Amino acid sequence: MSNYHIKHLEEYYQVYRKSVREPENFWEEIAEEHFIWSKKWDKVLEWDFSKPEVKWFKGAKLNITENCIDRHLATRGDKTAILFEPNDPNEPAENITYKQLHIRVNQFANVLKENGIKKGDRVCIYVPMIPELAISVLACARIGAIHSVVFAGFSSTALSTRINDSDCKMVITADGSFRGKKTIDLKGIVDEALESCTCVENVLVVKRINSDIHMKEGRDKWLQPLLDKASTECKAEIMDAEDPLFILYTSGSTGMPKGMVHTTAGYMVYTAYTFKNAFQYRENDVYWCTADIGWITGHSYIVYGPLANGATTVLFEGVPSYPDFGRFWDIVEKHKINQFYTAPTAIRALAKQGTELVDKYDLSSLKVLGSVGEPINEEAWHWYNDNVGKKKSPIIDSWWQTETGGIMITPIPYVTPTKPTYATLPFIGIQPALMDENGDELKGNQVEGRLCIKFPWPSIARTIWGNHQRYKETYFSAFDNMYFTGDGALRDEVGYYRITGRVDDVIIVSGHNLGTAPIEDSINEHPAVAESAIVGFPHDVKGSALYGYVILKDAGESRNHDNLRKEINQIITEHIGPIAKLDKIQFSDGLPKTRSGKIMRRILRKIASNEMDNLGDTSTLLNPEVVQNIIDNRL
Ligand code: 6R9
Repeated sequence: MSNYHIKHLEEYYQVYRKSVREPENFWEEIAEEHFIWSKKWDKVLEWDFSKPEVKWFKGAKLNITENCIDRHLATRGDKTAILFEPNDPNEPAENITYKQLHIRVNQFANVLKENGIKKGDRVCIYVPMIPELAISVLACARIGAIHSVVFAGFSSTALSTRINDSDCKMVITADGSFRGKKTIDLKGIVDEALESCTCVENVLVVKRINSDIHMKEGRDKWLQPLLDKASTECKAEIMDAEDPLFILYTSGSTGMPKGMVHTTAGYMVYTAYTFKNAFQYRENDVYWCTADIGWITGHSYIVYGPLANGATTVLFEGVPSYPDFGRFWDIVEKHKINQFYTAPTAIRALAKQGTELVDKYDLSSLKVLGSVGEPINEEAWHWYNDNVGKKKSPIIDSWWQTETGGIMITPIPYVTPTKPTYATLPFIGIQPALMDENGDELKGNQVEGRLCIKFPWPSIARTIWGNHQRYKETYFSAFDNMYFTGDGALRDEVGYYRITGRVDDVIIVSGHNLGTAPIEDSINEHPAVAESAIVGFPHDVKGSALYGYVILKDAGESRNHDNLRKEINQIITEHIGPIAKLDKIQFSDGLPKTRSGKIMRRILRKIASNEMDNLGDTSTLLNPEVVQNIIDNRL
């Protein structure tokens, strides 16, 4: 029996029941049948959420790149593994076959070794969406180095924080990147970041934009000449099932970004299995996920999941608006895309352009549309369904997180009937629970609460790099014996889930998770600023945008407020990146606080969202008088 491809709803329920009644047997069968192992496991699962500790396929040995590349060589050697579509539509696309990918990963892996990288070392990858990004990820995995990809839109401060946190020995980067009409000086950002990193010994630089950059003697090396000399054979390092595969940082509601650690076997099994089913991927389909590999979506559903299935995965360097807002549809037509996976913020931006551009292209190859990153609003859902899918391609609104490694709640296309704004049913093996504020599970349907997961799944992040205590506190302390997601959700009358949004201080702007604390910390560094508070408010393209309430040290500050606003956004850009810039900045005399001194963001959020008639009880505040003042000066 093969549970690998689910074909109808009855089968979903059957397989789902098996996966929760006998999770170990279920995942063992999947692992046995669909992957290659150097040694099989001694035990399928060992877990204890109170520690917390989770181990899947304990004792097994494998290398994920043998599963993603080598084993396809005999049957799919000349098939395109990675289809690279450059920023400039006039530059030819590049088809990298499985055979070529094998060679390029091996050469890259040998270059890493020659430059001192060994199993277990951390390598920071700060590379734009070009083939070398996927190849460097796989090259690390080939030799057992732990990759830490940092999105190449992050600032030098964000980069150095991440390099230092995981003590990376090497940085892989490019001279620069193309983004629409613009170029970005990546190497300059790396140079700046490395001024405050002593752990980095070598920097490998990919040539992409041919800019004139500074190469530091003894530290920086051009990649290509090293690759040209490298052997095309590199034996895969044999890894333990629970050896770390990568670290990926995600924002928390407070403090430092969290370096989520994913391990090898469980992550591989789960991303491969979800890829196959959540996208109903069939041999010879062409699959495109528009995310950046700098985010978890790119790790799991551009690189590992598709390649583990021997799929063709598109890697797009550019932006949806260049050379015009028809670019996505142009690519769908050009490469006859079958599965298309994008974010609600992109859909909203494209919907704003009307239907002329989307109607211009032949989108008839599309079979499945995906959405991820934030709740998809009803209007965007219908626009996507009507104009892109022509009401024929099911939309999979897939809910998951950096921490979960793979898709957790999603319709299975052509299997689960979809419902706008609903992520619908738990994926195979996933046991969600909705909890009330007292820590009791809400049973039955038509309930709303905090979304938790009761039982481990193979790709759950195992820890936060260097801070297991924080991992425990963040995810396993809110509710006993449960993984707490940080999201709220409701379950409708048929058991479908709808994610209602974050219940903590994380704000999702254009699909990027932003913690309020790091932004407030940056603003507070401005010499004129005493204190600040950030909240999200609804935005028709970004989903949420940021509204900042800023208290100046000198209330009578005579300087021009518009200049101050620019300076504040400049600081945020330098510390975090342009994605965290504030749309609105209101200067105020005070912030509403609880008696214990906590800022009442709930009230600020309502004011920013223009819901003033619904502020709730403000009488318990330390300083209720500030509220009216803030309302009067609302932007
Ligand atoms: C994969 C990814 C995770 C947070 C998550 C939730 C939000 C993601 C969603 C969704 C509603 C969906 N989120 N998918 N909310 N519907 N389909 O995005 O990971 O960047 O870690 O973000 O994104 O709030 O908790 P990550």
